[in-house]
Amino acid sequence: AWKKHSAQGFKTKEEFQDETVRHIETSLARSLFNCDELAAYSGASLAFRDRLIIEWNKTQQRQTFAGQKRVYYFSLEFLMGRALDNAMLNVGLKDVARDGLSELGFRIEDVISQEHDAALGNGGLGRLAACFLDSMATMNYPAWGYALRYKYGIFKQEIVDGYQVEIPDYWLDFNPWEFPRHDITVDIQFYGSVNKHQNEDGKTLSVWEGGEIVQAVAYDAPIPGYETSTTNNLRLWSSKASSGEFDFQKFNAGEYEGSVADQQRAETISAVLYPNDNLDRGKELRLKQQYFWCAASLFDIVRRFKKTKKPWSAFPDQVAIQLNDTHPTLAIVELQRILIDLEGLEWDDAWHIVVNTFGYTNHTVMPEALEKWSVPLLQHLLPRHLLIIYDINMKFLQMVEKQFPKDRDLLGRVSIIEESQPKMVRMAFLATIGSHKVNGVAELHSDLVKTTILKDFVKIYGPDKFTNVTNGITPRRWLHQANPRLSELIASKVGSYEFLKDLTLLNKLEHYVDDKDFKKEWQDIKYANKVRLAQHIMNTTGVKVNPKALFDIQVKRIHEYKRQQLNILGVIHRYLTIKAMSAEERKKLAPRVSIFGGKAAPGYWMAKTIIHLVCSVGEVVNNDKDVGDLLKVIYIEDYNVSKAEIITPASDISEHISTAGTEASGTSNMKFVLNGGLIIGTCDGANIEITREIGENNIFLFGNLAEDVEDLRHAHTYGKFQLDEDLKKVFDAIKGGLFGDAGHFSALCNSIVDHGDYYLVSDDFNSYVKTHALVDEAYKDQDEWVSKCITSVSRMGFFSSDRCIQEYADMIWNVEPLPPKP
Ligand code: DL6
Repeated sequence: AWKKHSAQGFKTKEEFQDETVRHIETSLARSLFNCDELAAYSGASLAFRDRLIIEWNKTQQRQTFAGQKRVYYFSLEFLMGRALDNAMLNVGLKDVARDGLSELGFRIEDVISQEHDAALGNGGLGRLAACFLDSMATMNYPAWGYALRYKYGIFKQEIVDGYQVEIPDYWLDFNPWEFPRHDITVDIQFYGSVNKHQNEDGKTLSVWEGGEIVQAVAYDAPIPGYETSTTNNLRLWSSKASSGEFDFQKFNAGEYEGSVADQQRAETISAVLYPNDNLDRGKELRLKQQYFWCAASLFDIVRRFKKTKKPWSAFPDQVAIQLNDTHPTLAIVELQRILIDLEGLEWDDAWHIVVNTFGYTNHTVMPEALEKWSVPLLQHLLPRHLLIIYDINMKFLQMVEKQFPKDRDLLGRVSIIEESQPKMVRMAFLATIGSHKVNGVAELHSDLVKTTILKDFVKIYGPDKFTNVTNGITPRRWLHQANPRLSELIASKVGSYEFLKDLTLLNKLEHYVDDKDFKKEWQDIKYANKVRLAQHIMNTTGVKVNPKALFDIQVKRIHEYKRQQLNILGVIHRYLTIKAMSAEERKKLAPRVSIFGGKAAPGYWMAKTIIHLVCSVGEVVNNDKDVGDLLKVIYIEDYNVSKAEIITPASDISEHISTAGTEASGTSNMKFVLNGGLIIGTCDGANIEITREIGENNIFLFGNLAEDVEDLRHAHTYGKFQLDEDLKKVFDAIKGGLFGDAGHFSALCNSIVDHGDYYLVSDDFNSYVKTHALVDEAYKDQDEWVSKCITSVSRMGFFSSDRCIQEYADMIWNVEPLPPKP
């Protein structure tokens, strides 16, 4: 009986039902008679969670005893999405759960959709971190993620009268996937001052005193690998007042508000995720978040290391810390502080350990996204850290001066401190100096890192410190989970589901490019996925779209550099063209549904204007009976991970059309191609490597190249800007009020016409429209289109996040996997 009810787990439908019902009746105190879908979700999650816990504990024990090096992935964002479906698939019991739930009267899809997305991220950077966790566990690497336990994740987006409205995302109502560790806490210091003291040996020490203390409390979430019992850990820190209580003295004295103020101030630190994507805002609370998280995580890692009783010099052989962008750069300074101030190491010994511990991944070269913190703010919040930053900088500049004695300008250019008003700390420089490897996330991007923002550092350190790891995606979530029928069809052809662990096996599909039955099944699956999305669109927007039309999708954060404005201006051009067509001409045109989705940062007015333009165009086009099914324009509200799982498999063509040189990699491009959709894109980010892998006949590329962008911008500035003729007609339509009050869109239009067209919308417009005409033509030949899709999927093996993790492990972390004993 113990075995049956133990967390050893279930293997059969009956055992799963027993466990689920037991949880519904005991953990939830609900009777089966009033069990709704939410209760079924909760019961099923707790049943699966029990299974994971046992493996999780075993994995942690195994990793501790093995005593080998671990990876710690520091990311301020982990965009995890839902956990139950992922857990069911990874432990291989989804079918058991489906049957079990069905007998209890539930459809598994309805149960899964009860779960709130864990949306602790803005976009690509956070989702990449989530894919990496999945790959590290699947490949049995001893690895932990460290982040913040935001009470509010990325806001929920509602579209009200064509405008974005932000709603707070409180996601912790019932979260069976996290475990509070009230016994694992760290006191984190802020403010105060640095004073000199002498120790017994007469050595002068800098001591950080005073200020305030906030407590970090650990919350853990299990990360199951696919088809392995390895279950890694994601540790999230929550902030709390150090006493944990409100002030009774103040309360008794009638100061009701003051009595809870400390507590509230402390809790604010982990309250909310900053909703900016590729934009640095420099807010004090954000800096507090960064230090709070880095300091708690490092304390934890150092505590674990000390238990091994190894000498400090062994630290980098035990610990690899990867910095996901510059957000965790303070960890470099904090480790140096721990080693010199608290552990008494000499500066150079400590610095050697620090540099060999850290690796830094850069995710952007756009100036507005590069983090800088003001010196006065750092001085106020983290006075000891600022002094250490000055020392790091001084020693670095001395080294540079020795190497390049005659180059005074170089010192100013590479200094961590920017001599502005106020002075600023350049975090990308600090991260570069404090790490042994720096990588970009796609080939073009890594080249740009080396030739633009970190050019001088390549000269100083030599090229070997700088490398590339092209991003990838986990095929478990982005094929098997999102598109189970396609995954099954592929497995039937390549012989097994092994491709989910070795994505290069997809190449076997190429044999079937001309197989009629296979192609028919492929098309049927795509059609079914489009029907599912059409249903979602109907349910959420009330607009009926024809699943036989070409689905053209752009879903990602709204940003001028990603150029949703180019897309919607192209859609308007299409609309005007259709309106001017004869009935005969219209018959030849493939019907289209242009689908947009994505959130705009709440303070990013231009991005919000783009959303408003898309919605306004949709309002006109979708109600134009004369156009009918030939064109529909849809805005899907609240784009998130679980929506992406419905949207991605339904695409015929998706848009990855950033101004060349601005999108570091992009990862949705990979997801769309892996799901059998073609892409239209610029020569930017990972589009370039996708083209190389799948062949240029299978992708629609257009637009100017990164190497031309600077000259074009220069030409615009010096009056050589000429607005594209077709684009002018589009602007005339907008200005004429075709889509409502033209005043709403004037800033958007002016940014292109009058203000330099920084993102080169006009320069690329003609080539974009022509390339869409090629897409229309190509789509008419369905047989050839499907061949292109199959060929592309068969060549996508390179873009698995497993390949990325292998590269990080070999080139940067120097870690070995630790598989469970068979
Ligand atoms: O590397 C993940 C992802 C890339 O795919 C996107 O191209 C890039 O825009 C994004 N970068 C950021 C930078 N944010 N900051 N800071 O999100 O990274």
